[in-house]
Formats: sequence, structure tokens, C-alpha cells
Amino acid sequence: MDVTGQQDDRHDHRRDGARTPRAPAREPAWWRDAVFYQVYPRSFADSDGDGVGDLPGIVERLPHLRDLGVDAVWLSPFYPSPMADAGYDVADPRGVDPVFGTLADFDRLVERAHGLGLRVVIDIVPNHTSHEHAWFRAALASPPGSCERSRYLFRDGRGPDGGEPPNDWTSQFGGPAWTRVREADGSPGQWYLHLYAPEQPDLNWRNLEVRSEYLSILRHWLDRGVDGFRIDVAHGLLKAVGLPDAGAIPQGWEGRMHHRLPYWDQPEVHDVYRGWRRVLDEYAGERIAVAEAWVPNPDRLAAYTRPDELHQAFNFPYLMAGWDAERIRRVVDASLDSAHKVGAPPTWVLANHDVPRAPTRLGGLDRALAALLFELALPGSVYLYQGEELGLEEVVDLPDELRQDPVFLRSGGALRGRDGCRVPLPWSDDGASLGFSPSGRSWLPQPAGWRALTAEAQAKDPASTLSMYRRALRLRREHPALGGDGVLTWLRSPEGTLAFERSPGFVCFANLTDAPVVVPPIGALLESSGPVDGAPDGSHVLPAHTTSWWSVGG
Ligand code: TEU
Repeated sequence: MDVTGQQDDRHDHRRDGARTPRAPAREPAWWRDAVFYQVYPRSFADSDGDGVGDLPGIVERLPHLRDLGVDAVWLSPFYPSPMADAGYDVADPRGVDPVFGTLADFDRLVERAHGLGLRVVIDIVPNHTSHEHAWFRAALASPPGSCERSRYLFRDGRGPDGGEPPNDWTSQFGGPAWTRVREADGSPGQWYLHLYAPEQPDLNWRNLEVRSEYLSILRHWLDRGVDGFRIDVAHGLLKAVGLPDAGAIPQGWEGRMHHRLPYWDQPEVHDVYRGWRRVLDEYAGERIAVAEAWVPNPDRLAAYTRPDELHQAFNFPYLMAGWDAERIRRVVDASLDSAHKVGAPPTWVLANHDVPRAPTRLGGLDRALAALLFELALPGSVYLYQGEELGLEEVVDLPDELRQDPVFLRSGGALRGRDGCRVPLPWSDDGASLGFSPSGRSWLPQPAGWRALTAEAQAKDPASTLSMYRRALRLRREHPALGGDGVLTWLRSPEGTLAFERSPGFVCFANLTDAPVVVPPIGALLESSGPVDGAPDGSHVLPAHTTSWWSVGG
């Protein structure tokens, strides 16, 4: 049906594939259509004035998340860490780093969040530890072949004196993925694997002690009431037997669609998650896990969300689709198909702490808001990143000496890195850090322009980005056709636009072109990411890069 009634049934995603009417709406489990809000603790809110965010600061600002209308908060790492990778280098997976607070602060955060109706999901980082973790210190102090070393991936080097890395793998942060150690007698020793920074030695997930340790870590936090986990580098835990060379790596996201590297997405990884799911299912309240798996192939990504494995997986193909009608449509189709094949909800994400903020990445705030409104209309679960509700852009002019991202540091500045999407949030007109810290300090400087974008200012402005996010999230919760994880039906629409209907009585129409388009009479305008002018005949003009929501026949 095009927007005047003709169904475009090329992509009709009815669950059973037949053209039967949609099954009666069932109450989905909370996580199947939840909206998660990622908090990056060091940049969210500071309570003690040291210029770095902390857990009590998050507690103070939880009402912002309740007022926004999200269902759950995902906390990036707050564990003891030397901060070589902003806390994704964990020295003690059961503790809280003093810069963020204490375990008691964490317990207070969980209690307060639950009191506000917010669930709490935390990051778990199983692919590697910090080099300051007790296990790695023990490995360095132990001889080759010891059980201490077998918890990690130590190998003899290649070449006459073992002076060459054991294989050709490279670090995600640049350079080789291997670092050579000195043995206790001072002689050049073995090499250890780190797919990220040298301060992040990869664990050996073929070691049963490693597996049981992480089941224990899951229980430690589940016992403290967390509602789930975001699994860092979920696709990386198992490496191919023998650690073979990777050889030539296909370039680009699409290029790796049907390629499997020896250190990503190995079939045995699913055994680990079947064990994790058994532990999660022991706990009341539907505790969940979401995989951070950069796996281009939708079917292989969906394999992580089979009924006896994880609940969700981040849909990075959607994030990587950019703001292009055909690519988005292709990815939405593939995502819905592959999710429905395993009975999992699709997830949608446009932002996180690793990618440039959407207004900058997509080419303007108008496109980012249009993309957001399109995303919230889709069936399934959505992940928001802190500050996107304020329309913050990537900060591209941070002084080099303040940058902390190993992507920047290890590339010698050739790669700008990820600090630009991690600048502390602007809360109010209060002080030099815009309400982020009582001292006015912030570990990265905020752009002067953010004084006009504070949460406090935008909350008072019905035309602000924050107000639109709040309205859209409320509509998504209240409209009978939205949320859920069911189906959509594409409607025929002009080139460069996307339109779909959801039952009952909802149409989303997005204009992804640089020119206005005329939307024929559909129904009542519910929300739009930009101004929409009506005409006497009931048609409307949808400006360039604008998404609109319509109520049909109601
Ligand atoms: O990211 C995994 C990952 O693959 C991406 O980080 C990507 O490789 C990286 O951003 C380089 O562009 C997770 C965390 O989200 C990230 O912050 C950590 O740096 C990484 O794991 C290591 O723990």
C-alpha cells in the first residue's frame, strides 16, 4: 500500500510469513521493546568536584532519565582500572573504582533506579582484563607453560630467536596485537595477545577456570540486583585453534559480510553464552544480556540471540547504514528477518561511546533527529547514548594533550579517536562545567555552544531536541501500534523516502532527500522531527531530512 492505499508487499514482515492478520498483541517481556539509555559514567555527572563523573552523580541525575521516558540504564564500566581504555581495562571485575565511588554507592544507584522504574544493566568485559589484574601479574611472574599463563594467550615468538610475533594479527587500536615480555631471568620471553591495547591482555576462553570465573562475576552483580549485562566484545572470546594468521582482511563492513577472522565470531563462543543464559535464567525478573558483537552478517549476529543464548545483540549494521534510504531499508529488512528467524527482538542503535555523535556523523542535527524518529517507530528495542537527547554534536577540536583514547594515542594522533563523543554533559547554566561538576571542572572541555544546549534550558523549551525526545518516547509507549517487536509493512513512497505502517493505525514517513516532498493525505500528524506544513487538500509538505509520524483512521 502506498501512502494512498497501495501496499508495497515486497517487504511484508509478518511473523509467520503468511499474509494473515497480525497475531493478537502479546505483552512482550520488558526487554523485547525496551528503550535503553547508555550512561558513560566518567562523563555523565560529577558529585565530588574532581571533574570526573561518578556513581553518586548518576544517582542525582536519574530523574532526568525518568522524565525522558526510557526503560533502563546501561552503565559503561565503573570497575577498578588504570584507565588505559577508559575503564574497559578492568583490574577487579567485582569492585568499584574509587574515582567512581564505592560498592555502597552502586547499591544506592540500583535501589534509586528501581525506585524510579528504571532497570539497570551494566557492562561486563570478558574478552580481556587489565594488565594490572591479579591474574595477569601472576602470569608475568610465572614461567611459560604455567597454569597462570594458560589463563591468557601467551605464545613463543616466531623467527630464529622468537623475536617475531606469533602471528599476523593486529590490534584494533593499531599496531601488532602481540607484546613480548621479559622472563623472570631478564631474558626476552613469550608474547601475549591483546586485540586492543597492550594494557588489555586477552583471556584464554578455552581455559575452564576463566569460564567459571565469569559465571561467578555474573552472580556477584546479579545478587546485587542488576537487571542485565552488556557484553563487551562478545564476538571475540574464542580464537581459532592454533591462532592461525588472519591473512588479507577484506576491507569495509560489507566486505566482511561473509568472511570470518580467526579472532572474531568463532562458533565455540556460543557455548559460553548458553552457560551464561542458564545463570541469568536462575534469577527472577527476566535478567538479560545484550551482545556487543561487531558482526556484519545479520544471520551470524542473530545466532547470539537464539532462545538459549543472549536476549539481544546490538544492530551495528543499522548504525553503519548511515542516512541512506536504500541501505536503511535493506538493513531493516535483513534485521527483522534474521531476528524473527530466532524469535529474538531486533535492536536499533545510532550512537554510543565508540562512534562520532550522530549529528556530526550523519551530516546535521536535522538528519540525526529524523533518524531518531524513524528508529523509535521500528519494532524492537532501542539504545540511546547519553547526550543525544540534547542534540549534542561530536567535539572535533579537543586539544591533543587532553585526549585519552588509546585509538588516538597508539596511532600517534593519526586517528582522532573517540574522546569527541565522550565530552561531559551540559546540565545547566551553572558554572564553568555547565552543571556537570560542583567545582566547574570537567576532564574534557565542553564547547562554548553547549551553554545553549543544557538539559535545564531544553526542558523549558517545547521546540527543543529534549522535548521532542520526551514526546516521541511517550508516544512510543502509549500508541497501540508502537513498541512491541512485531511487524511493519513498507508502503510505496517516492525515491529517497521511506514509509511504513504499523498496526493499528500508524504510519511513519521519512524524507531522506535534500528536497521537500509532498505527503498525500494520511491522517493526523502525531509528531515530526521538523516543521510540517499542511495544505487545504489534506496533503502536507515534508521538508528535507525530516521524519513524520501519522495516526491513521483514529
Ligand atoms: O568496543 C569493541 C570494538 O570493536 C570497538 O571498540 C571498535 O573496535 C573500536 O571502537 C575501535 O574503533 C568495546 C568497547 O565499546 C570499547 O569502548 C573498548 O575500547 C573495546 O571494546 C575494548 O574493550
